[in-house]
Amino acid sequence: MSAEAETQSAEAETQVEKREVQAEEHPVAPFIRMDRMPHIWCPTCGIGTVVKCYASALENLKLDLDKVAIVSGIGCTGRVAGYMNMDAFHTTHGRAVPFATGLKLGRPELNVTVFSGDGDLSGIGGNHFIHSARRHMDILVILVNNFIYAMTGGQNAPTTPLGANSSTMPFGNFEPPFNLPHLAASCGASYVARWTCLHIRRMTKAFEEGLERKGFRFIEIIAPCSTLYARRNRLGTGLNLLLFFVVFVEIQHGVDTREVGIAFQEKIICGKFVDDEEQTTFLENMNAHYERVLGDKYVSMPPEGGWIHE
Ligand SMILES: Cc1ncc(C[n+]2csc(CCOP(=O)(O)OP(=O)(O)O)c2C)c(N)n1
Ligand code: SF4
Ligand SMILES: [Mg+2]
Repeated sequence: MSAEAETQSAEAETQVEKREVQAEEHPVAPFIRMDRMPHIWCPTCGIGTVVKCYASALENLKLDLDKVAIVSGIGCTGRVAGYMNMDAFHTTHGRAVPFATGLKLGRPELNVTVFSGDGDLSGIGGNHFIHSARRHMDILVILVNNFIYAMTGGQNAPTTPLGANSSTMPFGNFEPPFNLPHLAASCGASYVARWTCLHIRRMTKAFEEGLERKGFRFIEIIAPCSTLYARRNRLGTGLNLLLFFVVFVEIQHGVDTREVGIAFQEKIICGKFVDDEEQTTFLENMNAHYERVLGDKYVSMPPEGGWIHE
């Protein structure tokens, strides 16, 4: 083993030992900026559950946190980046995907996760979302879908089900919502899954797979917004929504994503819909293309040895 490799392996061991000590305080403590607690989320909000599952996935994979980066936009879900104890970027509304794209292309050795809300990623950021999937950008996108723009007062989102009430559609929504797994799959995502906050183990496993696959990986998590969506639609608390998931979720792996649209208070189809391990990424495609066209004149991205020489 080279001296550099030995140093890296010693550092990784120290990191794991440090995590074990912090985990005695709380299992997710090593992954959270505990000095930022308490968080802003309401009681029975689903976002914390998603964070816990993401932390568990990082723990289970024993990833080197110096090689993981997380990017969020703005919203209740957008707060996630600020709470994670790794290189984390809380960017502007709708711009998490282009920010993550720049990060990934500048530092290809990083495992980059975008973690944001339905409004942020599929509303104002929708154009970036579809083009990132089309280009096979090598990022994991975790979208927390609470069917509403929560942080700003419960306005209609591109995901609000037909008939659901929001502050801008007080007589019920009449705009057909996005079927997000289908949007991602039809644009070229290599991995597409949907789970709810009820599915702790399945969600964690999906995050593990998402972190390990390459290309544009998309995971939608249906999460209760107890304060705005549930209250406005008289659905009870977040706990009542979890009970709803118990009865109304159907797991259908591999189903045609055209079939997984969500109607108000009707069945929610969950599962792993796409898993294409063979798909090549933006950087692989670009390198292969220019090597073919330019031959020896082409210096691949990143150049041999990487961009950063430590
Ligand atoms: C350019 C811009 N437009 C609008 C806003 C206001 N804004 C902040 S968060 C948000 C909605 C976020 O909704 P979502 O992504 O679903 O997150 P949630 O709060 O539901 O988790 C909006 C419209 C903003 N911050 N910046
Ligand atoms: S407003 Fe809704 S999404 Fe935001 S923290 Fe409260 S429950 Fe969660
Ligand atoms: Mg939302």
